[in-house]
Amino acid sequence: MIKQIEFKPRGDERGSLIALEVNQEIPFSIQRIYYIYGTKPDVSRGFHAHKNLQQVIFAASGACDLLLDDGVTKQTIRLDSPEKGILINGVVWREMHNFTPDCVLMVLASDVYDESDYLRDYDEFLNWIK
Ligand code: T46
Repeated sequence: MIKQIEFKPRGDERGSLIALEVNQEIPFSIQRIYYIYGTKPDVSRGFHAHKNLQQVIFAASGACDLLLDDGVTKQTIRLDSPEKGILINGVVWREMHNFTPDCVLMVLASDVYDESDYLRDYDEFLNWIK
């Protein structure tokens, strides 16, 4: 499942603040947070799916394109706002392209890092979802 989540900014005259809480904006228990930044121009990342991991992804700063492919349908979502998150819950191939130099891509994950949860070969991904 792929779902767009709108985060509610709690702004005042000083600026904005967004709070993300488990069982509110985030539908799983967060076990890990990582962020991707300083991506070089014309570099793409990702090119894998996860067997079990759930993630919420958003651009805290800057922008990038997130390509999501469930094996049937491909969609590209421009992540360009700290108020817009994408929930990925299921075996979905993902690629990230067209990073702006200031992009900070935040990822909230339902589990700790486990390389055996990755499907890094596209044919293996297609076989897995069959
Ligand atoms: C994803 C997309 C959105 C760790 O040691 N711990 C970690 O928690 C992570 C995420 C990565 N690593 C190591 C593994 C590699 O040696 O950091 C290196 C770069 O990871 P990777 O090439 O997988 O990075 P991306 O940007 O291609 O993909 C990442 C996540 O791995 C992935 O889960 O969904 O961001």
